[in-house]
Amino acid sequence: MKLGVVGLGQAGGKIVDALLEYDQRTNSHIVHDALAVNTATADLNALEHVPADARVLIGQSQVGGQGVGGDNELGATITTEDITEIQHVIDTIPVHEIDAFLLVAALGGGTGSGALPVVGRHLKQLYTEPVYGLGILPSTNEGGLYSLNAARSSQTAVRELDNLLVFDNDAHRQANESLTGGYTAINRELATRLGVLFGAGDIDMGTANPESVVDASEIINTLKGGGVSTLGYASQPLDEENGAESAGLLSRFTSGSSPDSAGGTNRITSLVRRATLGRLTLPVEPANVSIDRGLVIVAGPSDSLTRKGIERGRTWVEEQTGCLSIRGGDYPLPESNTVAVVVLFSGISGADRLRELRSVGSEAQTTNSERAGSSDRHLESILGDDADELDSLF
Ligand SMILES: Nc1nc2c(ncn2[C@@H]2O[C@H](COP(=O)(O)OP(=O)(O)OP(=O)(O)O)[C@@H](O)[C@H]2O)c(=O)[nH]1
Ligand SMILES: [Mg+2]
Repeated sequence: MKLGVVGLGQAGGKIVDALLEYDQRTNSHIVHDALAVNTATADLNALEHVPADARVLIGQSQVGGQGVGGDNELGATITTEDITEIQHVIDTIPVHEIDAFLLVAALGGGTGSGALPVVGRHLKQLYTEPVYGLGILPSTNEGGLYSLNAARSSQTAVRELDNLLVFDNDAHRQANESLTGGYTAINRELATRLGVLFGAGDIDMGTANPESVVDASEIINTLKGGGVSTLGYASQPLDEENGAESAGLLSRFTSGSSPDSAGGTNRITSLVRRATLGRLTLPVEPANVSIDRGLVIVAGPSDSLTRKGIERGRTWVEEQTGCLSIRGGDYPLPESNTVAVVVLFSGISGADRLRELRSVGSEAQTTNSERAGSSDRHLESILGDDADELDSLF
């Protein structure tokens, strides 16, 4: 499906940049238009793929291009005041050609965290297209303010947006790797997951079996109903599995890689298991949380996509999660020599990571009460300040 993508703050901009890089490298065309919004000039200048005229500096008169230093209430105020500057760039997007907006922001910082619910609410008032968020959770060692920001911003984003996909930096950091050094790899990994998910709804039906192919409406229906979502991913190169490339070719003529071969089916079911039980963007144990809806996408060259494999994988996910609304389908990629599986779980409640974030956040809120007490009522209503409401969401 085609997306209008908006990066908010530093992390948001960098992840949109990574998505554009993925789009160009793989020829996916999922990003129809992209813009980046920030209060920091240097961060906007550092982007490589977002077009220069689609970079919007806001809050110049308040913070002089220096960022808001983690103050997400200031981030929200500035975004509200400068919303017309953002809208000027959005006005250049032919919105009827996109299937959805995707707003990307770190929930722990100031600009992106404050801007996410404000821009989300604004777009929902103007357009009928769904508005999704991708929210990055701070690492636990980044401190109480970031957790408080993330707890409040995620709560408000869930309320304002059609769905909030969550990505936890902590869960994706490699052991012994500093978070900063790992951002490029993390952002690339995230771009691949999003690329397979949203790319699935955008294939040329002329080359595929339309019955089994995932289309944009299945992705939209899985995300519909709101709440928090997580994405799992697993892949396997086809020739690695067969040893030498020639053996792979040979096996096509002998024991089968015909579409319904046992090998192809087993490969898919094993990838579905790895994607579901491995590192999800928001780490949860699917058997221990409540999931409203799900989608299993199997991507790869057509002769590797067995109906039986996809159906078995889908049924296994239903059994594993106890959720009976799991959709499944394929995403034919004729040029690819990899089979990849993406699982999307939506409307999750009971995620430990979000509960833990909320409790760190409310502790920080208590020690930070002067700041909370001085915030104006309008912002409080945008960002949310009610610990009970947080409980009920997560
Ligand atoms: N995944 C990922 N996370 C990032 C990246 N850059 C920063 N972060 C995380 O984002 C959070 C900080 O948010 P930023 O986006 O830097 O903040 P901002 O929205 O620019 O807000 P201010 O700097 O306060 O104006 C921290 O939790 C970082 O760990 C990135 O490239 N990728
Ligand atoms: Mg910044």
